[in-house]
Amino acid sequence: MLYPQQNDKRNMLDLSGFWDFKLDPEEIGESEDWGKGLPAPRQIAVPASWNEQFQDTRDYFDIAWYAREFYVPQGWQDQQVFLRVGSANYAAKVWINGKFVGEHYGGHLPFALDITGAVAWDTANTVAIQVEGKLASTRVPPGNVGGRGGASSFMAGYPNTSFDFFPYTGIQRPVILYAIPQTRIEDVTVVTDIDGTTGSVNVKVTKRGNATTGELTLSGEDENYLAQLDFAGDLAETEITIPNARLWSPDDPYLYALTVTLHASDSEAEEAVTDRYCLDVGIRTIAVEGDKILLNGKPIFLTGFGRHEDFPVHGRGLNMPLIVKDYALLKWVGANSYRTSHYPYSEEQMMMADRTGILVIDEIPAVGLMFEDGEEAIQTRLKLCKQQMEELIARDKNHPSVVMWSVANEPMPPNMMRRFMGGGENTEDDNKTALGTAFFEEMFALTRALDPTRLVTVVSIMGGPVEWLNLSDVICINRYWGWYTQSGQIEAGAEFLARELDGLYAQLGKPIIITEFGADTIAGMHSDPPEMWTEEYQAEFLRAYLDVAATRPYVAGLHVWNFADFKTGQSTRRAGGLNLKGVFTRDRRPKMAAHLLRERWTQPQKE
Ligand code: BDP
Repeated sequence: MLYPQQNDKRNMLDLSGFWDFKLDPEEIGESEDWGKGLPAPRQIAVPASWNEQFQDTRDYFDIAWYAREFYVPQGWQDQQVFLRVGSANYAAKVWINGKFVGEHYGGHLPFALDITGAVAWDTANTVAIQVEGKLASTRVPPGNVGGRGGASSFMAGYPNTSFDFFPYTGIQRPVILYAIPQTRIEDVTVVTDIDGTTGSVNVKVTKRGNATTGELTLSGEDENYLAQLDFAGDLAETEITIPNARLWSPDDPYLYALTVTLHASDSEAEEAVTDRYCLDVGIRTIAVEGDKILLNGKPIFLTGFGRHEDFPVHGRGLNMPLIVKDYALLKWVGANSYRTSHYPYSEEQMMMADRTGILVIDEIPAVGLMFEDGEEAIQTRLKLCKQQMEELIARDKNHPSVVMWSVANEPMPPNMMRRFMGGGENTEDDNKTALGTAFFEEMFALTRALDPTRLVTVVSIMGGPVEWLNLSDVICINRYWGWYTQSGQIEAGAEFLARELDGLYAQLGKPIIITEFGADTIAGMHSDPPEMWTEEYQAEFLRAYLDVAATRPYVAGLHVWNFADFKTGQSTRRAGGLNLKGVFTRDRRPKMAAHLLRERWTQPQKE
């Protein structure tokens, strides 16, 4: 799943813009041939979620259709033509000129379809994409599961999800038309290592077609390193050694430029070049040793946030200026990392992380998983989680910024409240917990097999079973002592946190990141002494957690929940349909807490 690029051998056209759009609540589009074009459509922007572009689509999650015309340049005739959708949430089906060409399931990862046989070269083509966003308990993430605490509970929200963010729907990332050579580079996998001051870059290339040789050039620090690619079957592997390598890190996110060239014959001549692909390479290692996370062999303390892809009107749509703004704010506040809570973010976000030196915990959309509804439903979700992890690793494996995979956020143990309050034995619950343990053992095994070079974690809820946590390389916990419990009592919450952390470390002996902690805060509301929902309370709450962590060497990172206020469903807990735990408002103005974090995080951190 190489990101499309344009060079002398590859071409692409971005189909972003206004598209025809039509809701299909009766599900008649397929039988009435909407794949050829939409009757009486309205106009919609792509990419963007559909929910906030019109008044009647906010809570619409059923089928809707997108369509537009495009031409394929004549010069692409001897190449293979693909249509690539960056993200269509949740399920998508695609037609070209009325011919069905493929489908994809799962809302936050790209898919590409070979449409060479379906396009016309001498006339306009029509692409139609059907998107369906139904909330179902057998999807990942699950919807319509009764909400947090059950449908009849006062905690339940609308729309009804197992997670706390708005289920934005539609074509949320660009649709790209691209053409690549028949004999071509199919995939590139880069793994870097360090030995003293020497860096090594191991490159695996898979190709298609009858080429037998190729070449690599790695450029950086005014040097070019060359290596020959000799294919055995469709695979070639080689390693480049770089003396005095300039390592990638948040302080110096240095990227070497790797160019892979494929030759159609054994000749070295330029005419023999059939394909070329370029990739940024950051030379770095990531590991855990004792209670430390090591980047390039040195302890690193992670400062940062859980985030969301979220903005008014765009919804979850790719928003390039917002990416630029957010990374500038991350740097301003002294953050060196974030987690893609609670789904894979755009590829453009990953590129910006590489370029600006931000470490990423990369998460699949496995948020709000539960183990209450029987073996069949659990197996269905497991299959989907595996598919999403496979697709995510295929997409993000070459980003130096990505240092850890997260297999899930806050999977719900049975009878969470009972566990949470320290409740006693219960065999039925223990059996369900065991189902969860088996589920996560499979997820960890798969993730480690696909990528043995990065760390793997599962992010745990308050009261989450220790046997799930213990599978992780780094213990990641979300905690709200002093907010959802010990409400109004920051000190009591912090004392509870301190005791819990010491206990967890004594039991597990691994580094701990608090991947969420925070307090809802209405910007502009103040009180002294601090009261819940005020800026003072948020600042003092965060300060208390920072202080507890500062005296505990095994705490390896702090991710505040959340970077910015974000849209949720409607509920009694979410004023204005927003989660207000951002240290920036939804339009990116700093609350008091942002200044506190900047003061603390722009000082040297403990290691
Ligand atoms: C955590 C969830 C996160 C929520 C947060 C909250 O992981 O998605 O938004 O709580 O309640 O449990 O603010």
